[in-house]
Amino acid sequence: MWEKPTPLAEIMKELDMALEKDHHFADGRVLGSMCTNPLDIAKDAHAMFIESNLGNAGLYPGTLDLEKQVINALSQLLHGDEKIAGGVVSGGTEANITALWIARNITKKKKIIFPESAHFSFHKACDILAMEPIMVPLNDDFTMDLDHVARNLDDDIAAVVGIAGTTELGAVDDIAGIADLLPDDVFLHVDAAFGGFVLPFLKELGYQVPDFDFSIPGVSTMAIDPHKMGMSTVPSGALLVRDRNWIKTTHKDAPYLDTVGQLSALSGTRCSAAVAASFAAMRSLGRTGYTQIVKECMDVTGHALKRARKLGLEPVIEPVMNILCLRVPEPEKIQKKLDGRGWKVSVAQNPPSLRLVIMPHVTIHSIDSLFDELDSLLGEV
Ligand code: 0PR
Repeated sequence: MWEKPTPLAEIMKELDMALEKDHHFADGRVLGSMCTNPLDIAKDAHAMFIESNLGNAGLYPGTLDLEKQVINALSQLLHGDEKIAGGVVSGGTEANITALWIARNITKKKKIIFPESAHFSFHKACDILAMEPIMVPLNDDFTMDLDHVARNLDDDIAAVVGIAGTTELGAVDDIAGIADLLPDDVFLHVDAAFGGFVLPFLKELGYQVPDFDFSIPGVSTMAIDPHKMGMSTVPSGALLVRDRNWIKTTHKDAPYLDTVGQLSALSGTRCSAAVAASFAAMRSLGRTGYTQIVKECMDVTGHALKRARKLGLEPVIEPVMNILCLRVPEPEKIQKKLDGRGWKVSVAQNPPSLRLVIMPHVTIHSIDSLFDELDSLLGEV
């Protein structure tokens, strides 16, 4: 591949060919991803800050300043006060692992309670941190069963995790109810990697949205991802912590680096272009812009639900946010057939169903084409 230099035109051709093989959000046929086409201003910002690396923040005070502004804005969105601190990380996985790392270091305990609906990053966290997962079954509405949480609380619990927007269904756990159960020394981490950029705007639109954030005093840490519904570039997630002193518990000295004020993150070198991209997306859209995007996604989700019902298909739950899971016979077979026709949808496991994530690149037109396709497919399965 690289014994000798290759002419630039040839490289560009190779890159174009690779890109052509990929699926693209702009085609409107990807309904199995929680990411979307970032805003143009976010892409521009990403390119501008391509060499920036907050792993050595001393070299990049300008980027560090942008990170602080992003964290402050996210904290305000999630009803945090001035004591909240955090950092931009690579995504929900890193935010979740770091949150549990902090909880383990502070409590010196090793058990974590999380719902069966939790993202697989919590299993990674347990593996890496040598912690013991206690998985709690779900209620009929696919939220965490709090009686089970109460029954499993003992002196070895470091943290309980609640999900504000589950990966498969978009269900929101009863975060206030969990907080009520917990003694002060047990951490409550809320995974709002997806829901963090949806729920506050649903509230603006008049939807009934339960409290899920720092407005609940028991919430210790939160994950929220700008690279999902935040319209930013990959990789950008964020971890927010209730008390800035907690961050010190994961800090490791690197005296040879010119580093100040950095989140004691899991990553060393950090893709800080995504920090600039998140800043640009949030500045450009403002809360009103995100409210409009969420409204459009919910309108398209409502349209999809109507089309599904016309085919006699019912949702697993009435969509809480812009995720629609449909009970269909043999979802994997249907997924495969749709795949053969250029549609990328996913299959939820609990319960087995066809999962459509209605991101901003999914239009009414794409939903109509998908359901026309589904109509003809259902007869064949
Ligand atoms: N928490 C929740 C609630 C999530 O849904 C996810 C990811 C994470 C944490 C982890 O986030 P990162 O993947 O940013 O580390 N949810 C999606 C999933 O696993 C991520 C995804 C996005 C998958 C785009 C595929 C894809 O094309 O399904």
